[in-house]
Amino acid sequence: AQTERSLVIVKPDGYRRGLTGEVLRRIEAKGYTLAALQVTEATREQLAEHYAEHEGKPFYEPLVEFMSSGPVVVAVIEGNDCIKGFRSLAGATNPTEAAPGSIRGDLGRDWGLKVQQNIVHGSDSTESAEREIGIWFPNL
Ligand code: DAT
Ligand code: MG
Repeated sequence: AQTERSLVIVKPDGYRRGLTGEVLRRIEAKGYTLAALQVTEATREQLAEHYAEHEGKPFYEPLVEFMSSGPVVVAVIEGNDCIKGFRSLAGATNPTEAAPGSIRGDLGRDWGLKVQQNIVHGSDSTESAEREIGIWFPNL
C-alpha cells in the first residue's frame, strides 16, 4: 500500500442528477480524503488533454461533447491505493454491467445514448493521475 492521489470527476450526468454528494459520501466513507475540489465547466482543451488516449476512437467526439454539456465536479482524492480503490468504488465502465454496490452499478444505467453516461471518472494509474491532476489543478 502506498499513499497516492487520484483524479475523480463527477461527470455532467452525475452533476445534473444531484449525485455529487452521494459520490463524495462514498469516497469519504471509504476513508479517502479530499485534497482538492471544484465545480467547473470543462474546456475543449482540458478535455482533449484529459482524453488524449481515446482520440480517434468512435466514441471520442460524443464523449467530449457530453463532457462539455454541463458543469462537472473535479476532485483530487488521497489515500493508500486510492487509484485502484476508487476504480473499484466506481465499477465497470458500462453501468449496465457494473456490479451492484459500485457507483455505476447502483446509480447508472444505459440511457439509450451513444456515449455511456457513467457518472464518474477515476484515474487508472499513478502516471495518469499525476498527468490529470496537472490538467485540472495546475496549482497543486
Ligand atoms: P473508464 O472511464 O472506465 O476508465 P475508458 O477510459 O475506457 O473507461 O473510457 C473513457 C470514457 O469513454 C468512459 O468512461 C465512457 C466512454 N466510453 C468508453 N468506451 C466506450 C464505448 N465503447 N462506447 C461509448 N462510450 C465509451
Ligand atoms: Mg479511463
